[in-house]
Amino acid sequence: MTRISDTAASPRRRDILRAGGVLAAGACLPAWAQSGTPGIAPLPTVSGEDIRLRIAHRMLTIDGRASHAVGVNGTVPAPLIRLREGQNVRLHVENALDEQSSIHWHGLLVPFHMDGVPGVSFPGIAPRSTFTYEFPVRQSGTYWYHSHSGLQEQLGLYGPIVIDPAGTDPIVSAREHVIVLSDHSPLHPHVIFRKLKQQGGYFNFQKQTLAGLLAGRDQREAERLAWGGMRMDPADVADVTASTYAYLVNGHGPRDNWTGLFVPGERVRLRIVNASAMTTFNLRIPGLAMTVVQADGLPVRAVTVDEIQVAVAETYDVIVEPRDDRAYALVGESVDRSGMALATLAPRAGMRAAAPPLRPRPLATMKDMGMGGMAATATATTGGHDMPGHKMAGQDGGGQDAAGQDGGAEDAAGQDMGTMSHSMRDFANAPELKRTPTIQTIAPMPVDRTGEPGQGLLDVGHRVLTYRDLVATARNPDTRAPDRSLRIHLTGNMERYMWAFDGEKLNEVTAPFAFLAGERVRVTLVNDTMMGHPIHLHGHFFELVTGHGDFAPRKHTVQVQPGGTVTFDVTTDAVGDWAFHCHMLYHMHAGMMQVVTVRPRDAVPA
Ligand SMILES: [Cu+2]
Repeated sequence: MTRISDTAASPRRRDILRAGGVLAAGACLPAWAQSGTPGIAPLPTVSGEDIRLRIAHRMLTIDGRASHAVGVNGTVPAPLIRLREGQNVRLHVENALDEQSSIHWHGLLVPFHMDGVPGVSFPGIAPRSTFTYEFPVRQSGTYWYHSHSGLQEQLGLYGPIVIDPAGTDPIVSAREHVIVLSDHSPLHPHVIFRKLKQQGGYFNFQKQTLAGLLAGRDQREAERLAWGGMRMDPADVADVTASTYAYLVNGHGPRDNWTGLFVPGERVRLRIVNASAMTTFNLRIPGLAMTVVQADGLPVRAVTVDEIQVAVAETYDVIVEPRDDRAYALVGESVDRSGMALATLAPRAGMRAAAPPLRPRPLATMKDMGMGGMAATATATTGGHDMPGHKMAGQDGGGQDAAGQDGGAEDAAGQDMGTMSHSMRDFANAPELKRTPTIQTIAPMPVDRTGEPGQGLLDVGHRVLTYRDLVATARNPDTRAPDRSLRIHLTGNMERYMWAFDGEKLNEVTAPFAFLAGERVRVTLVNDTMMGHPIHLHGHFFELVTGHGDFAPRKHTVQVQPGGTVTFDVTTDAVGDWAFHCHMLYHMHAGMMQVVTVRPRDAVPA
């Protein structure tokens, strides 16, 4: 809870600020996001066949502090757009800014010229003008929308979309709450980006210290030297942290105490959207299990867990059944554990549960460096001596104490790290890559990590969702085997804050990823960096290859864990030009984006 106690105003002053904040916030938030919203019943949303949205500057008050934002129809987050499967919708979007704007409908299957990506699918919405999007609504579920222009999304231009099924909803609940998680900074996003460019670790205030070394915390000396020699920092888990961010639930900071009401014993559906620019959230409700019923808008077989790592741009619908007449804390802890989004589920407004303390920050492990395959091969190639070193960081990984705690591993660690420093940029491990400055490291032995719960969650002592837990409820629409396969590297250079696919930033790319309509392609994403990247393909769902055959979970965004791989199959059935990018906003802005073209088969010149 450092974030909250950091603002050490006197109690009286804080109360005044808080009262003012609640008033100001109440005035500018959509009803569904207001504190104490009773659920969907009185939900004033925008809906129907003709919807008007107006993008404009405004002020946003979080925990009593005002800062500049860009909102829609006067609110941050933007209004909930509620649609019904099978309807048509026209969305008239007025851009009242003095710069270009845009709205992309994240996860919606729309004709490509309605997808809203400036320079890819349309020219953008010029300043002081209106663009009308029009498309049939072909799906149901929980989605969201956001600006795809510059860094506007970080300023507040994001909102949820809920699409009700054409028939009865197979997911039964007594009420629901939309939970939009986001991050907001008083710094202008261009300032944040400039600071990251100057120093990749600018916002990281959780580096290892000499005091920590002397106290026996974190990594041991040999390891620290080895990582330092590679100019890599194992505490570098998030680029932008609570040192500048407030983490929000429906536009409210932790002290605002956004509250979703319930009647004890009810089945409550939470539609969780991670609309943040840069923050991976570890979401939990202490004392309450969450049954996941939808991922990225599509139904999955019910799976009950205690925590979910929600990557940027993912959505999850969960059912909770609070039975006690008490408040529960809804906790969205940032992956680096520098801060948390906090809200309340309660039977009455004005209640609040004790928030758990922030857990110790995770340190990156050898697996996060793409050495996940080492432990298995070490036995064969080097015998037993190196094994403790590999096991130490590679398999116990995740906990902040994992590296360096394994007794007797000292010299093994020194040796491993020594050889590792030579092999972390070995192009023999990825001969298909061009040698560019945007490749600082290459994962030597990356492994599929979709069966793992996500960075820092390996040993939290309760059930954590993994991608392999997700199974589609309906047979996949296309169950053909792939015709061809593609291996794409996620690459970066932390020191210069450059990010790219295959070492090429968007502005250096000479040709798009080209597909023909109806191709079935197997794509493997290889994360050569020490950061998780939520990769989003526009216009399509893809099937994660996680061992569930024709019932593979279908997603629009997939988190590729540090040093890990993810494989998916995709049917390129949507003709047009589609953005394909990391959804970390500053990664995309720094070049981690490309274009996918899907051409009709008869239109391709010989
Ligand atoms: Cu990224």
